[in-house]
Amino acid sequence: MTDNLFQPFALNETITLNNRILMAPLTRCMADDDLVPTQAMAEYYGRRAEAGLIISEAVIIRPDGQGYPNTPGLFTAAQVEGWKKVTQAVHDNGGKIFAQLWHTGRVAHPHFFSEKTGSDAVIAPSAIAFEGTVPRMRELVYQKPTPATKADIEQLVADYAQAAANAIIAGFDGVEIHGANGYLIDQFLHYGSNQRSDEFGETPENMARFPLAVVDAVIAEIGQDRTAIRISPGAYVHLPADPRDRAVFDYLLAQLESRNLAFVHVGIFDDALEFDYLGGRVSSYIRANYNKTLVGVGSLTAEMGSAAIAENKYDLLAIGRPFIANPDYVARVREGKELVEYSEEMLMSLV
Ligand code: FNR
Ligand code: 8K6
Repeated sequence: MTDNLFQPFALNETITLNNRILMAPLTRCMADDDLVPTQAMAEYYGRRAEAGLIISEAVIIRPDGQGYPNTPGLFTAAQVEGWKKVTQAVHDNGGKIFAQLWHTGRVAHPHFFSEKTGSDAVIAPSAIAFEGTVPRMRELVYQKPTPATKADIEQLVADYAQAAANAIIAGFDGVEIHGANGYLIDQFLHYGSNQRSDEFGETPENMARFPLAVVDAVIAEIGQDRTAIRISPGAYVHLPADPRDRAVFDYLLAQLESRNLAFVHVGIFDDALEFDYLGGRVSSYIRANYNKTLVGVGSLTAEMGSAAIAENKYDLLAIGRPFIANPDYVARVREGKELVEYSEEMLMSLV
């Protein structure tokens, strides 16, 4: 029984979702070489419009935020035009779509942007390199980042706000700030990547300062009803976990609650993972420390999500990989049809 997934859900007075199933953000690396969304992308998203809300694949806010090939942007007129085709296709089919706003911070690589920016500088909270190589481009090693100056931070905040404004011009129903998975915003929130001693480091209040400045600037631009955030209190990718991070997220969640956002979305691949310093699963930790709309995710089936919603563990269910394998995921669940199993080869094409 998954009936509760098919109840409408009001995020606020501005946005009501047709059902409680969200399509999770899924990077596909299929934009054109100017990082403009294509017609094939419009069709791909249009096919999934039965989701209560689609969160787009992560969209870079400016050139030096790029860490993977052909990830779309929202900083040129051509990119805004490209996204209009996507949002139109989703709206024509009765759906809603938020743009996920992304800067990869120290996981960016100049290979992707130095010709555009004229600089090799990779920007992050502190000069601590991410150890590893770029996926699918194994010859590229991540470099030691340049700590962001105060002026850099102000510019980044302005660029997130501009990207949010561009998202609305492109027809998106709102934005999800990508504060998860070890990228720029998350790098400020964890001690393993933030070793600053100024007002952006050392204490929970300071470490949350840049993330909250981004949230506030986006709200000022497009309104709290259209603003959401994804966060990863449990570091599991691109970052080492540190028990001190708990206090940072305790502080951040209280602050986010006072902003009346559209929702907070868990950033995790498997919600069964437990973190000692969070006292268990990430979704349970957020639920205990944040009293507004929460989106659960992470290796979940519709049945698991439906049961968790019935038990008040979260309010909405996001589905990632099964949505790649099943464009008609929502109809299949509603009709009790079998799902096609996801496999990594499916990432090679947009179906
Ligand atoms: C992801 N995920 C992800 N997360 C995010 O916040 N922004 C993104 O752009 C992406 N891109 C992405 C690409 C691919 C190929 C995968 C598999 C995953 C994470 C995703 O949103 C989700 O949290 C996880 O996939 C777990 O959910 P499922 O797939 O188990 O339902
Ligand atoms: C060039 C290929 C890019 C592919 C998409 C990348 C999407 C980013 C999502 C993060 C992927 C990290 C996977 C980590 C899995 C951790 C499981 C515990």
